[in-house]
Amino acid sequence: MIPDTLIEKLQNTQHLVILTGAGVSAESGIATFRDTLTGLWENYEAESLASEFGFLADPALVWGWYEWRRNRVLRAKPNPAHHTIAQLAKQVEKLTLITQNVDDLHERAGSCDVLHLHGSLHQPRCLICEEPYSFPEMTSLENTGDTECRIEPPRCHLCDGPIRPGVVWFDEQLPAKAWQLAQEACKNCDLMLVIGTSGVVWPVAQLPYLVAQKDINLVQINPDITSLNAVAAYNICGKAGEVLPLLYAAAFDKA
Ligand code: BV8
Ligand code: ZN
Repeated sequence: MIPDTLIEKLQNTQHLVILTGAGVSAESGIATFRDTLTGLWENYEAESLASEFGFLADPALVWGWYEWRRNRVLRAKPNPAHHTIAQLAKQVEKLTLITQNVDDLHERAGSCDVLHLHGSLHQPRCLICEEPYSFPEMTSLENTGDTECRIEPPRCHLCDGPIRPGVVWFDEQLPAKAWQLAQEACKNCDLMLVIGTSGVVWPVAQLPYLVAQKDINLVQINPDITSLNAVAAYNICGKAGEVLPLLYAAAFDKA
């Protein structure tokens, strides 16, 4: 399943970039972004919930959706994919971890300096003055069971503005510093693993192409076909939580 040439490249990489999407958290029980919009949220479009416009139109629905998602993240645990990525950082010269995910499972598995290009569920802030908001211990999480939940967003203690999730919504700019570091890493790396993303959201979706067009080795790990299959040097069809431990063992476990 894993070519020897790839194992060798991993053993000799000087700068490894890893880009993850929702697929890396799937085996932790966190619905992928596409799957999130099924079940009780199936009547909504991503852009109507994950946008400032959607929040302004119905703050309680959007805040409730994010609390529903945060509740699941708090109950979830990092899976072997997250743990293996954290271990890889100790084996290679330099690793830049870039994620589109808004959960903290990479950090909880031990990864540091994670570049969250789409923000985080865990860093809400005031919509008006941007004052950071700290979740009280037991917040409104109790009532985010498996029914659609509308929860009024808390208010800012400075200006009484509504608290919004700390994520990057559609039509919002990516965090400038993280985006700059991510692009630089892709331009300077010698190997890139793209794990668990459908690669449809821009501008993050362009990062693997930055690498491929420089003839640097691009590796995709995904059970499904994506547009990256056409440009990746290696397409490993499988689940991140199963493939990554095999790749790590083949490259770094001393026989
Ligand atoms: C911006 C945070 C500009 C919020 C997210 C038309 C064409 C091109 C672009 C656009 C367009 N119209 C609009 C745009 C721009 C837009 C965009 O790209 N839209 C798309 C839908 C076409 N982008 C933006 O708006 C961005 N901002 O462009 O600003 C600008 C310019 C000037 C001035 C102001 C602004 C901001 C985009 C950020 C949106 N926020 N997340 C939240 O989470 O609620 S995006 C969200 O969806 C995720 O963060 C993620 O990035 C994205 C896609 O999700 P994936 O992670 O890929 O997950 P998905 O479910 O899609 O796929 C999962 C994959 O895992 C699958 O392939 C599956 O096979 C695989 N998988 C499943 N199980 C496993 C697995 N893999 C491995 N192992 C497993 N076990
Ligand atoms: Zn405020």
